[in-house]
Amino acid sequence: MQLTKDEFKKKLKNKVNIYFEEELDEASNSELYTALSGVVRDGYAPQWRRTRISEADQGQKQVYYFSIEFLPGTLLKTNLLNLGWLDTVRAALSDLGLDLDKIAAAEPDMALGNGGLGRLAAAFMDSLASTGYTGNGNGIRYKYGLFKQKFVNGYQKELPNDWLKKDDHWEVRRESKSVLVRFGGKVRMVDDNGWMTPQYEGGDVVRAVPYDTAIVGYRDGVTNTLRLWDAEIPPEEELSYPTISDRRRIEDLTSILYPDDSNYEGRLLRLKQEYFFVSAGLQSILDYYVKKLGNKDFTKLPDYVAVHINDTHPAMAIAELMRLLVDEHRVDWETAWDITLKVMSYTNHTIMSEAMEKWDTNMLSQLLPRIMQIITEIDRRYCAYLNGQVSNDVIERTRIIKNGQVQMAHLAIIGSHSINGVAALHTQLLETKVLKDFYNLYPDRFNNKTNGITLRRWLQIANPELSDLLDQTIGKDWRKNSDKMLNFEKYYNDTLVLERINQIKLDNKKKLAEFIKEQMGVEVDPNAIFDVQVKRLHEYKRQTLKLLHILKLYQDLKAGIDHPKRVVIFGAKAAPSYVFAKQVIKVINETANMINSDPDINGKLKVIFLENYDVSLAEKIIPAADVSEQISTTTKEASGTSNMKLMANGALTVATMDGANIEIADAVGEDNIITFGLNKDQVYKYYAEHSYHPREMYESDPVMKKTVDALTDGTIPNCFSEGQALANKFLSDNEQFFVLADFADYLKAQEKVEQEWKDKHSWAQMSLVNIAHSERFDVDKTIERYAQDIWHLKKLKVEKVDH
Ligand code: 73E
Repeated sequence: MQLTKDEFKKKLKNKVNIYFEEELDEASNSELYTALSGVVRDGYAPQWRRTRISEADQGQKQVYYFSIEFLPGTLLKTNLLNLGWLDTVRAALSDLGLDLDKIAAAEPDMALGNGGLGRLAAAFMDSLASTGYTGNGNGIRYKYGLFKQKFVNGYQKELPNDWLKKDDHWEVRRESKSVLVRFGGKVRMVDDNGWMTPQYEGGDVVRAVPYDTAIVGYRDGVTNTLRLWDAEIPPEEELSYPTISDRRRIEDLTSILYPDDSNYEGRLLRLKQEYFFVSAGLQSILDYYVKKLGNKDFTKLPDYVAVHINDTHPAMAIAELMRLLVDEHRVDWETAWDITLKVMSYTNHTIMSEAMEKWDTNMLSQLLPRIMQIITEIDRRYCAYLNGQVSNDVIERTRIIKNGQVQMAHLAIIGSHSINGVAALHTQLLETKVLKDFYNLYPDRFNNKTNGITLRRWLQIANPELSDLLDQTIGKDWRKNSDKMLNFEKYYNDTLVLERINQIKLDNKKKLAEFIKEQMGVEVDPNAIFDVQVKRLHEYKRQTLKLLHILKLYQDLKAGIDHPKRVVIFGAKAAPSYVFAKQVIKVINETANMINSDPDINGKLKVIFLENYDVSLAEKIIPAADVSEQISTTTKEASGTSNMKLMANGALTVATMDGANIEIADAVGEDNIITFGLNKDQVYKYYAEHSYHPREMYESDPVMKKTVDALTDGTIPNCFSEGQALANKFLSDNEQFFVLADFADYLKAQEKVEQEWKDKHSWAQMSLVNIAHSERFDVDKTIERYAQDIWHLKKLKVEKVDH
């Protein structure tokens, strides 16, 4: 039964009365948000319970997605949409003179992730529930989410993101499901009736308490669980009056999310975090298997449980499952290894060497002595097994423990039955370059799973006008079955539809322009090209190349050479310790100030760097983009996902042939994307031959010279040293990302953008093709492939519950 407007109004009024002793017209937006989320929780509670009962009754296989990051953003509108309530609630609130968007704005983002990796994990949760599978998330309940970014004098400052300050309205603390996790101390193996059993001495025991959040499936009655663990003092120790510093030491474990994306520092606290959520998650899985499913035969575990390792951060799950099976449940090593291999699967998200996790063996031995013994034994058996079958060189290159370090990717690969990359090119590079030895050893374990995005969020929630246009043209089925979006191509020559596309884009741009005015006090013209680059700030993503393009446009305009009006919009956080990335932010901000206030430019070019890019800001920017900048150095961006979101919203992609851009090009055809830049062979040639000499390019290309010189010749005020740092980097033979090598070709690509912009009709046609073909990147399709090829799941049958 669907909810009616009147029923909803009654429920909301009731909540406001009970929670705040107020009437509806007295309540603030923040109070209304609290009340509304209470109504929504009541709405999904029966089906959440029902899903858990069905899981236990049907005993179907479940996947547990282990990820150190989950980045869901806000949940109110998603939950409303997925319950099938969004339109009713919006209309009912409007009857009451209230605005859903204003109320929803009171919800803080759940920003427990850095970027694409964490967002993908959240998208997978939504999709598993929406496609009818039982999928559980397992991660960390960080007290502080990813830092809030502020610009002070053009510099990035990081402020704490205390997202739990106002309480999270979605989580449920499940104290009865707490488990204990052990760190440090000494371990001795003793013979207990013929079974070598560990005896622990000293060390710390931490209590892991789960907080569960419901993940509501899209109108299918399934509601799964995202379980995040918090660290607390164990109850026994509470009795012995712990000092404040004892308490703090334990609570610090889950206090902060490491703010590095595609980078790794071997910090002890990070290692603790990794083991903490992995051990807690596996203990609760085995508890459920034994108690709820009544099973003691662990050889059947792979029929009920799949554990997925999202990058190497949870790779210790392999050793921890071995420990639990062998030490706690007395399964012999070979059987336990066979079970582990069948249960575990692993996704690699990057080939950048600086992101590869390697833990010092001494550090591991001290923090997790038993785990280190188990990893050593896995490594010993691996080498012994291969000895004589392959060359010693291959064994040395692929073993887990090398030069006093544990290679986490090697552990993940050796202990998993499936290893996947996140886009076709990325998987190909894993197989032929980065993990070539492993691919030769285990070709059957490797497979590709191109990433996907939650079209529900990026179209239905972020772009309701475009969603309505799809309904009016191709019918509503696309909302459940994205294949139908391809039918939108039938309107390729329909002038009315093309005009609607342009009008919707203009409306979205006007809204963003208002927001920019509010936030930054800068006026932008909604009729200009909105040129968008939103992603983490990283050298390989090359916000620097966009900066050089901006400087070139500025010089042209100053010299009287005309260009169509353009607003360049950036959103990007830099890791706090990433000095160069922060210098780039400073230079972009100073460039923006200079250009935005230059009377000669007179608004022909504006540069807007919006603070604090997060999921909520993305929802404002992406529907308003005309151009999507996907300009990473080829081979470096494993997949990218903002490329997919922007395409779905009708932006034209300017792209290197990197990551999923290649698949976007394949989907839309070469007339509907603008590509440029070095190809992968040229990139590898530079590396192999050390033949990159950017200074020669700079000396022989006057346009390039003039543009780069703007960084150092005082053109841009207040950032002399930062500008110098950028220029020095660009001109160095050691510059790994080939910014200048792609500069000339990038300018040509941007000239093409200007040409295309002149014809609004054909621009809308390109937009239409991009929207239609974004169906290929629907995360539900990605999840179906994981479910079939890797996890071997069946769909859950859940009776729909009346609300
Ligand atoms: O290309 C993206 C990819 O789309 C990749 O850089 C990103 O993962 C996305 C989803 O597959 C990624 N993040 C990290 N590694 N790859 C990472 C590494 C360490 C810490 C945090 C994030």
